[in-house]
Amino acid sequence: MAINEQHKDHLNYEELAKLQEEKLQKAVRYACTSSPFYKSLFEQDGISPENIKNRDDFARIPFTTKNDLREAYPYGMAAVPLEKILRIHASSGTTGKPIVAGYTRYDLDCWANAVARICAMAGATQKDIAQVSFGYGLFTGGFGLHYGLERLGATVVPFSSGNTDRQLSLMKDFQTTILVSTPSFALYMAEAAADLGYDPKGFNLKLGLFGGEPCSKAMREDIEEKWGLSATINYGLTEVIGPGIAGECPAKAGMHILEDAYHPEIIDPDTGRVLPDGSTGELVLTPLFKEGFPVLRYRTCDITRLVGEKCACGRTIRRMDYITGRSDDMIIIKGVNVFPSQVEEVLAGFREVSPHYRLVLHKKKGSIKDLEVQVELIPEGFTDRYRELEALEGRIRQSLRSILSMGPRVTLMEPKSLERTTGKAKRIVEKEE
Ligand code: DLL
Repeated sequence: MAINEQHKDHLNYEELAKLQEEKLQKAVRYACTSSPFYKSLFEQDGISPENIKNRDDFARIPFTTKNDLREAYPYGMAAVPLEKILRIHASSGTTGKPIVAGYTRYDLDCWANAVARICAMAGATQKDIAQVSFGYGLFTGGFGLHYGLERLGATVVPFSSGNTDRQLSLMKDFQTTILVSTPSFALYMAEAAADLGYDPKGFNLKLGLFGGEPCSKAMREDIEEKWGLSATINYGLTEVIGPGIAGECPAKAGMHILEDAYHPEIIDPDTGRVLPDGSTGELVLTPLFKEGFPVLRYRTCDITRLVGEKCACGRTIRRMDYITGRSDDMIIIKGVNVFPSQVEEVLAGFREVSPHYRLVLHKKKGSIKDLEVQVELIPEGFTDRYRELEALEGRIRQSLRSILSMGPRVTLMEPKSLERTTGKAKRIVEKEE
């Protein structure tokens, strides 16, 4: 089936605003009449859907948070009888109950279209052979990209994650042109390929569709350099639909949000106030088509900004900047706020270390006492000259201090000594002393 919605990438401002307002009103009416959760929320707050006519009225609707969805476990967010739900996905998170998302036939159809648009935007075509190396399961990455790529007409190899040796040999034999995975898995696979004696550039890979976790500039360059492909990044989250919310075009200057399908807002994470265009804050998303488990004004916790300027590719839908952190993964150490992305940026400035790092939070009775940054040396940077290593640790610590206003402990690790994951990289570990 062809994707019939690509023209919506190019709607002019008035057309898009009109379409969005109509869809917003419809989404609000639908949630209020079909979802017991929103019905009671609106009643409590004395809001009537008839009074929500434009985007300003819309901003009066209370936010929905991860906690709301957790409390609704498992089916409290459903707006249709369960027999209309065809598929369930869930995101585990690190604590508490999982968050459940249920999809009707209509949701699955819209979702496949949205992912197809994101893939096409990045440069995927019917001629491509795409290896999906995201986990197939409750995680939305595998199935989401699978059906989107099929909708686009590409040939899909549903490999799932793990089993790297086999993954690589099939990738070679099948002449795979697109690798679909988290950026950290793409990097890990390149390392594994080299270890097995392959030249990663000798594969037929041309394009990477990477997402599900942050990808720094240094990491992207590393992946591109190792595989000899063009790496693109896309963004999404289970609570809103999964992947298929925003993605890069070949200009790679932020990720275009499918604005006809999702309404984005940026808020101040502390006050909840909607911020003016271009400000950095927490992304709030409202999907405009959802039938099964609708959500309104979902607080993603992801920190970014909306880019209003016209993109070189000619698309009119706005872009969101790359995620710089999550409002809920800010670490507070001795009164100082630290985001893992800040550490990553500093580390990227040192050519002696690799993109593999982790933050170890040393805790005593539950509170953080100390931060240790463990980072791997690149094989060429590895030396047994203690003085040199000590001096390098000192320089990294100094740079971190100037950015973070606190100097964490820095430990240089041997190449390939930090654990690799086949899905999202685990950057933060806690150690109770
Ligand atoms: O990770 C959906 C997805 C799958 C997106 C595959 C793209 C590709 P969750 O497991 O619910 O869903 O995790 C969502 O992951 O709130 C972000 O914090 C983070 N995330 C996802 N994509 C990006 C990205 C999927 N491109 C959470 N850059 C989100 C930075 C990302 N963070």
